[in-house]
Amino acid sequence: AGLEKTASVEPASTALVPAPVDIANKLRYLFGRNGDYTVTDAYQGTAWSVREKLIDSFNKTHDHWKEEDPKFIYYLSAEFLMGRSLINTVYNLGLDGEYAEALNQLGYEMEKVADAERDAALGNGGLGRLAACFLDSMATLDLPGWGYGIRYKYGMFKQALKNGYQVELPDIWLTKGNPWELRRDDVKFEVGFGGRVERRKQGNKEVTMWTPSEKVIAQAYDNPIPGFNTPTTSNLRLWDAVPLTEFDLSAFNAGDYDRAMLERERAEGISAVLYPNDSTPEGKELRLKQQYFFVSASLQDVLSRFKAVHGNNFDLLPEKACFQLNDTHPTIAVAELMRLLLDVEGLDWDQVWTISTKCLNYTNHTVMPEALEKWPVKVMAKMLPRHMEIIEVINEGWTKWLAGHLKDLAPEERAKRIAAMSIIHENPWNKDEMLVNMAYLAVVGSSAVNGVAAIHSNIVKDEIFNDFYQIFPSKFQNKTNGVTPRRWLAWCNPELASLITDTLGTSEWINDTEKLAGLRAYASDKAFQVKWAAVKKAKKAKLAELIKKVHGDEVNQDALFDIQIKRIHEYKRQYLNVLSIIWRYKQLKKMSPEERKKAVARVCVIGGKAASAYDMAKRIIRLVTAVGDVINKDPDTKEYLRLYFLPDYNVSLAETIIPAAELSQHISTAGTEASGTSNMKFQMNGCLIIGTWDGANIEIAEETGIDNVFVFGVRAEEINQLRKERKNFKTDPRWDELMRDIEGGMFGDKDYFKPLVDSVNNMKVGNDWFLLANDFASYLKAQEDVDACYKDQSEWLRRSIMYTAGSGKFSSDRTIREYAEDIWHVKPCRPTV
Ligand code: Z57
Repeated sequence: AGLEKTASVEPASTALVPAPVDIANKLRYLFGRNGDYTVTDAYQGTAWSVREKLIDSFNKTHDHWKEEDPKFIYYLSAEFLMGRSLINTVYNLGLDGEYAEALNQLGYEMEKVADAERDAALGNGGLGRLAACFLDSMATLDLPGWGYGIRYKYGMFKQALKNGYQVELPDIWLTKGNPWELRRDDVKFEVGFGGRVERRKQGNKEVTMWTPSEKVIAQAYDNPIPGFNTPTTSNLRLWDAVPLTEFDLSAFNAGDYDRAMLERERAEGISAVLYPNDSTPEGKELRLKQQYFFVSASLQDVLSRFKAVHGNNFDLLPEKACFQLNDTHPTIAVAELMRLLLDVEGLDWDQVWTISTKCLNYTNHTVMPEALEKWPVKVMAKMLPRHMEIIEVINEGWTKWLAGHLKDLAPEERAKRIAAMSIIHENPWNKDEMLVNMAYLAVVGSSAVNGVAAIHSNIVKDEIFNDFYQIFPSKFQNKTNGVTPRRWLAWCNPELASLITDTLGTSEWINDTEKLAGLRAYASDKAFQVKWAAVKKAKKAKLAELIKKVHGDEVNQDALFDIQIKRIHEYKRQYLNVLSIIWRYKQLKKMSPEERKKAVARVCVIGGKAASAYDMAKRIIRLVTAVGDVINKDPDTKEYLRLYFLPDYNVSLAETIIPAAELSQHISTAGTEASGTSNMKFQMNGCLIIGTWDGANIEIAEETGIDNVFVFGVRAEEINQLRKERKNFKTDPRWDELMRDIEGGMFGDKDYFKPLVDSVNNMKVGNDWFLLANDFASYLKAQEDVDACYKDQSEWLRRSIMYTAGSGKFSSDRTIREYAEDIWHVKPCRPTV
């Protein structure tokens, strides 16, 4: 008894229980609550109730996919910046009405309840949020596809301000449980590190054996991803690192309690914390460990499912599975897929190389050389000795092939080209160290390489990987980023969404954003403009409420709401924004009260986190808060100008800020922002853009009408030359004045701001690397154009409508369709209802 198979019993779906009863049941049986619910209770009861509907949909989808056995896309990413799930889940599943009503019966409002959820912040910024938007679109388009990543115990740190300086607090997001995940106790894989590699004769075959010195278990957690307006619910599988044996009993018998506990800590450390750097890699060993950990578990998982259906017919693998490498972080997959097929499955090199390169594709997200990952050979050889060997063999084959391919070049030139394309090369800053260039490994080891906006993909082809492009031109593609119109328009701005739906006479635009173009016909319609303005006003009131809560200040809600929210980075030039705000302040100060009344009032908001070790970024935050402290208190000007730093910028804060924005700033040095994605979210919400000719700004301007966008600054093609000529650049007298102001202590903290002034103000080569001084004058001019336009509210509203109308291209549905067709060759597979 107990060993026989249990009789099969079909469970009754809780979909049959009315939502209010189900919520009360969850609260009683999961939380021991009987009435007197708090808002947090209401959230928990609702979330655990909705979870079951989500799992029903998830199961149906996966039963169907199992039966159909379609080709799958696996999106490998070290980051998934999911944000909150409740609102997205009920809306995507079409349960919003039912649950809003249920909550009303319990005496709660959906919006307030939703606010009790903590963000899942398993990402830094654009790269991680892009991965989250892609999952939404893959599910919505019924594409068989999963995300794979790490279940960090601590996500992106919480940012607080202390006396105007950033302080970092841990993001302890799992303490109250997570209703959106499902632990799969039957899905675990061993992942090894270190140790040695041996060769043995097995019959007449030589086999390679890697004996790791350290092992951990990767434990799977599934996070169902509901599509919108479809029965499809796909999956994000995240791995948690746990020790090999829950408690190593022999260690306890030997009285070695400390060692066993340390072992646990070492294992758990692998998935403990997200590295808080956006677009600058952290060269720490633990980071490489994290990368290999999730890549190895994911590949083992896919291969085990493949084998269960197709046995050892691995030549079929490229027809059943493909992997997208989200930046270089998962690039160790090139060597791991080789190792699994060579050493574990016993195939031979040439066959494995063909399979592996067919299955893998790589997306590049940055062109800044310091942001391209390179691991010291020494580090990799110690942690992943077998992988280092495999990479060496790949590189030998590659350079040999290159020698043949370039045989017509003069020997010297040929050697130079080969050295420049070698996956393993010297560290240019330290001749004693050899590095593995992960981007080169990804380019050589994949079928397709793509950039994330048109200009970026051109830089990828013409500059950073030009040598490779010349050899494999057809490998290189562009896939302009997109964002999900569900979260970033329909669900975060329901007021605008209903106005759009009423106007177009259909809500089909939520799945087919090209339909938004229908709004162009209303752009100059005065009656429509009035309605459009009313929505913006309501959203501004909400943001004003938030500013009041955080800073205690009332702001003028008729002022122009001017927003810059993104990670703090020198290349994104928040500093340039602050300089123009100081300039505006000084101009206002000089005006008579009568003159001031004619000025356009602005409420400026800046938000974003600085990587904890990024000193200059932290100084920029302090400059923002210090300038705000002076401006916001000045009785002469405070009616006309405010500057607030909103701390802890994250996905849910973005959902409040973006719908309220009237002007948003995307002012990176041309050629440095690969794409940007918040620019698309602002555009969808009818927010005008002031920006440089960079990243996706260019395509946004094309779609919106270039005359509707405030474009300024030098172009990407001029940058190299301008950097060389830095010494001869003559700064604007207004710039010199501002430098003296900051240096002279106008905003206090003189010493702390000195390095900021010095970083842009010494006219020598290498200084002001991001060319703030060069763009300063044209930026001020563009800001004057903004003011002039805002004074003509009808023209401003016309443009605002044109932005939303022109945003159709920037749905991640479009992006994902392009990936599916041009790279993945994956087709929709929709479960029947
Ligand atoms: C990151 O958020 C991005 C690139 C990186 O290499 C890393 Br690491 C993190 C961003 C780019 O900076 C954005 O321009 C881009 O829109 C985003 O990735 C998504 O492609």
